[in-house]
Amino acid sequence: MRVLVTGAAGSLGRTICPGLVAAGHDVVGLDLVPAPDGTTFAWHEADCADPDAVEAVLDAERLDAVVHLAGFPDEASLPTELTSHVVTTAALLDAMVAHRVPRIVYASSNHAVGRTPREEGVLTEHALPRPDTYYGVAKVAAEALLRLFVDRHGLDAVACRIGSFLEQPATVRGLSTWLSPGDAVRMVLAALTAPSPGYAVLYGTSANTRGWWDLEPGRRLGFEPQDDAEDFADQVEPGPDDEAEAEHVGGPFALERFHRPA
Ligand code: 15L
Repeated sequence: MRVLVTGAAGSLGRTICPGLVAAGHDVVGLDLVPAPDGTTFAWHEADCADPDAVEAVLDAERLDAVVHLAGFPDEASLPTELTSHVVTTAALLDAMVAHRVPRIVYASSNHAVGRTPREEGVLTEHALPRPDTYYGVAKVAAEALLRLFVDRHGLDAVACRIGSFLEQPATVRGLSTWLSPGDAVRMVLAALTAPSPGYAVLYGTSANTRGWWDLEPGRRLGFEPQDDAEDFADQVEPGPDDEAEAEHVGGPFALERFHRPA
């Protein structure tokens, strides 16, 4: 497949792009910044929030799918979040319809359901939207856009609600939320190649012994995580916020220090 990866220079992009290349896919990178030295695949420098720029990229490339990883990975004002996650997704979806690109894999987030109390147990893909921040609100809205385009235009769209993508878990919460680099690649490969998923949601975490999310929706699409944060448990120091972060699945984002004016 020839796959456009947005946010190709970001932390996820720097793992996903080589993973897709290693699996035999043809990658086209897209980012605000130039291609890092040594990049061996095609690259476009453009802002995904600019519909004309996105249209020009899709006009220049013959693509089979888009993997949309670009976006500010933290809390900010509501307009910033909506631009970063919703406007970018809409620009890509419009251009995909115009150029008949049939599939999008989207880096959504656990924060779309982050305000769900932990006491409610393991979350399935049917968990109602329950954002913990404006970041989470924007991820919910971006997922809604995917759903709209699947229903209107028959695209395939897989929303991957990613936990904590890191080399290794760094906090007690991370022992539940970790997504390893290897599993991140496996997740995107499955979401790209699952036969006719329509609109689907999966939880992007490793097979963590202390996991908080149902891995079955991912398994149904062929995502079989191999790693377990528990292997690092003896390297994780307890922190002062552990108890507070365990109250909601969004952890720190659900705490009062993340409250801010819209
Ligand atoms: C995310 O979605 C964020 O992009 C990242 O900064 C972390 O907060 C991560 O979730 C997490 O929940 O650990």
